[in-house]
Amino acid sequence: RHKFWETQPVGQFKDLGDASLPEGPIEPPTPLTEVKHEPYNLPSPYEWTTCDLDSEDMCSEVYLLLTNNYVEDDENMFRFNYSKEFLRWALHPPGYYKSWHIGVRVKTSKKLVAFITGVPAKIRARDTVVVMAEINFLCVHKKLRSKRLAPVMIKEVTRRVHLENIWQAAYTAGVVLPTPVSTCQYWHRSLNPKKLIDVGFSRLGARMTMSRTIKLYKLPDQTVTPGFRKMEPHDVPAVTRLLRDYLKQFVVAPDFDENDVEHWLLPKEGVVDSYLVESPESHEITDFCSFYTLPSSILGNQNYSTLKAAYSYYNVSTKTPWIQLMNDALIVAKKKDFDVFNALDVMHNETFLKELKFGPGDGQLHYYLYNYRIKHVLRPSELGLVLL
Ligand code: MYA
Ligand code: JJ1
Repeated sequence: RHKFWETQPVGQFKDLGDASLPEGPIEPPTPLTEVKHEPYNLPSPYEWTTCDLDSEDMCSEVYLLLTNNYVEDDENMFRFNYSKEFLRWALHPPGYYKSWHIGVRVKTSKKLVAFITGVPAKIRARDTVVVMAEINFLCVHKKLRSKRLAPVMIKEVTRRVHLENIWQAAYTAGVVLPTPVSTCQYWHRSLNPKKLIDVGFSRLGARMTMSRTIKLYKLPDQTVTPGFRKMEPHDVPAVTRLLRDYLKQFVVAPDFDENDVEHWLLPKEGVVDSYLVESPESHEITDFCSFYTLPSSILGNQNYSTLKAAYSYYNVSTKTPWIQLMNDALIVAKKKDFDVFNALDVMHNETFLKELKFGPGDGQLHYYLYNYRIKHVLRPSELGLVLL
């Protein structure tokens, strides 16, 4: 059934019930001298290229490949439209390797036709912190699908990760592969219900009119929590402490240090937004919320071309109730003109989704680890990790 994945060190379907298999690496590291020093062979029309996202031209090529060929919903109505600024941010975290930003070109025309990336991350599984690669942006041009290019690209990124003496990876996908660590549900909170209905992202509910629907999703103009404000550079140490303490409770979660928090969570216009609650009395940082900007192209609509979506990222509540904290996040997202606020049912998100009028989407997101076994399938609420 999975001619490629059956050959890889990942949990296999046949082993799902087997409690005798230990947690941890599935195979040991091989000596670095035994890692292939030459790239894998591509079919002869194609060649490897390393993509330098700092180059405006290369960043545009990657942007256009993804804009036209990346992930769509099951009815092909929407396609993720990551911005160039977002791609630069996602691919340049502390300690990134340029060699892990891999493209495939047509030799004759030099056209970029496929892409895959890795970035390094420290991820904790139960009580073990493991240096891993986070693999993302796997994309093959629509005209070159089903030619088994993806397995070659995955083997090549694996080889380049191994060359840095890293032997594990984390990734997510909308498709079921051997075998998910957890399967999460997407939830959606309408901010601009009229547009969402007009473009087919959502439907008018039974016994609902447009004006009742607009009223249902109305939000205040101003946030309500005293001390709620945008995160600033001087907040990095306090936010790192708050987040590290929060993420401890999950079975799989990133192990963020201050450099990671500065990169991943300091607000970046049009890319990532972060807010916190500073106690007006003690000036303590007690709560935090964040979301990233990922628009989708609307395929074939006369009136609209882009859906502005905010995606829930990392959130922590210690003093402000979850519902109040995340309602303030919705208020600022609405003010910034997002059409919809999306979230997965990871971490404590279930405690606010229904109450804040999120509804389940038609998409799921499966989480995977490469060369690391977790003994049981995790509940989404046991996951403390959000990939972009
Ligand atoms: S998830 C986002 C993936 N991208 C898209 O969905 C964009 C639109 N689709 C495409 O561009 C293509 O359909 C892709 C497949 C490129 C996805 N993850 O070349 P093929 C397996 C892993 O003939 P194509 C993301 O970016 C499939 O089961 N494997 O197929 C995370 C089959 O294998 P098997 C996938 O459709 C990526 C084989 O590929 C995926 O032309 C994590 C068929 O190849 C998928 N999303 O191209 C990658 N989709 O026969 C793994 C299909 O065995 C990283 N396949 O079933 C692993 C860790 C590596 C680092 C390790 C370091 C230590
Ligand atoms: O966005 C998604 N679904 C939307 C649109 C559905 C359009 C028809 N297929 C959806 N809308 C309903 C919203 C409604 C609002 C009011 C309350 C009730 C709900 O369900 C889905 C997620 O649900 N997105 C996708 O399918 C995109 C792909 C998801 C897999 C992502 C793979 C990620 C790659 C990893 O790096």
